[in-house]
Amino acid sequence: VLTAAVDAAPPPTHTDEAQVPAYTLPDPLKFADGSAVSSAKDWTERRRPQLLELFAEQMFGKAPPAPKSVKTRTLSEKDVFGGTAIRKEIEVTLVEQPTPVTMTILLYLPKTDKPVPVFLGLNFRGNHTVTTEPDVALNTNWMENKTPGVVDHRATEESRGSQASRWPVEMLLKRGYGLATAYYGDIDPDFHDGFQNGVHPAFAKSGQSQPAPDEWGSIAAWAWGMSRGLDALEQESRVNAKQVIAIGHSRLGKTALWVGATDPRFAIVISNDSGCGGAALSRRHFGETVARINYSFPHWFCENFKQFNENEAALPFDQHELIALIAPRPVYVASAAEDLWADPKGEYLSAIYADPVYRLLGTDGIGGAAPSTELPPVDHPISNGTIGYHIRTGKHDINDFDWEQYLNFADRHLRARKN
Ligand code: GTR
Repeated sequence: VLTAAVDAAPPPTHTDEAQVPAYTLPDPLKFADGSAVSSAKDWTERRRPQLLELFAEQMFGKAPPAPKSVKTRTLSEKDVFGGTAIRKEIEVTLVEQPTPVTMTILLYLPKTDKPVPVFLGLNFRGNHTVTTEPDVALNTNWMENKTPGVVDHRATEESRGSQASRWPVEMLLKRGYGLATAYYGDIDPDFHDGFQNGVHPAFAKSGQSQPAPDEWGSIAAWAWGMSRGLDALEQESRVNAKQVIAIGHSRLGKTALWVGATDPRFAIVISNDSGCGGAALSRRHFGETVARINYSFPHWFCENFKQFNENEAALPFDQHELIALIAPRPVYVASAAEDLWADPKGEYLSAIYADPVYRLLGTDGIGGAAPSTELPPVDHPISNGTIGYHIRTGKHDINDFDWEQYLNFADRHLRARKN
C-alpha cells in the first residue's frame, strides 16, 4: 500500500487562495481524547509529549537517542578578519561503526572575553561555499550537481563562496554572535538510496535494511546531526552553549523546526522559508502538498507520513503544533513574497495558531492582543513577542534582510539574560 502511494504521481498543485479547501485544525490545547489542556503543567507533562510522539511516529520518524559523548577534533584554528575573530574547523564523529561518518563544523567567533551566543545552521553546498576565504577545506562528499562548481556530484574550487550571500559572517561577528555551520550531506546525502549511506545504516537493527515505517527519514537525521553539532559546541569554552540558535532555510528550515522541537537545549529557533513539512499548514493544500513532497523527496520523512498523501484531514496534528512544541522558547518564522510554493500565508497562520500555547506557558506569544489572521504587510516584521514573523520582498532565499531581523530578535531575547 505504501509503495503504491509513493510511486503514483500526485495531482497537480496550485497557488490559488480560492482553491484552499475548508479545513479544521487540531487544537493544540486539547488532548487526543478531546479534554482540555488547561495548565502549563498539563502541556509540559502530558500534551507536549503526546504531540512530540505523534510527529516522530507519523512524520519525521524516530531518531536514535543522543550518544553519551561526541568525539571532536580540531582540524584548524586561526585568527581571521584582521584579528577580530577566530575561525575553527572541527571534525565531529557522528558514528564510528561500521563506516565512520564525520561532519565538519566551520565555526566563527568574535574575539571577546565572554562566551558568545552562536547561530547553528546546516548549509546546502559545503563549508567552503559559505565563505570566499581560500583556506576553508573543500567538501569532498556527494552533493547535488545543480549548483555551479559541482562536477560529477563533487565540489570543485569554482564553488568556493557560491553561497556566501546566505551567510553574512562579518555582520554576525560585528553584532557579537558566532556562526557554526556544517554541510548537511556530511550527515546524510540528500538523495534516495534506501538509507544505505549517511548515518542511518549504523543504527539499523539486525536484519533491518532500512528504517521501519516510524523510524527516521533524512530530515530527522539532519536534525539529529544538528544536535551533535550542539554537543560539539558545548565543548567550546568560547561558546555560550545555553544561547545557541537553530537556524535553517527551506528543507533545512524544516530541519531547524524539528531539532527545535526535539532538542530543548536550543535557545531560539528560526525557520526561513521552510514551507511544506516545516512551518506551512498541511491542511491548506497550497503550493507544495504532502503528496507532492513525499513524491519528490521520498526519503525526507518517515514511511508513515505517506499515509497522509491527499489525506491531510487525517493527520493527527498540523504544523502549528510543530511550532508549539518549541514553546516557550522564542521562535521566528519567515516567508518571502514570491515564494508561493512554501505558502507564506500557511507559514504565518501556523505561527499565530501556536500563540495560545505560548500564552498558556506565560509568554506574550506573538505579542499584543489576539493576533490577526491577515498576512502582515510585506517587509514589516512582527517581532516584539516571543513568536516572530515576517514576509519580505523577493524570492525563496535567505538574505541580509532576514538575518537583520534574526539578529534583532536574538538581541532582544538573549542580551537581557545573564546565563
Ligand atoms: C524544494 C522543495 C521544498 C524546499 C526546497 C529547498 O524543491 O519542494 O520543500 O525544501 O526544495 O529546500 O530549497
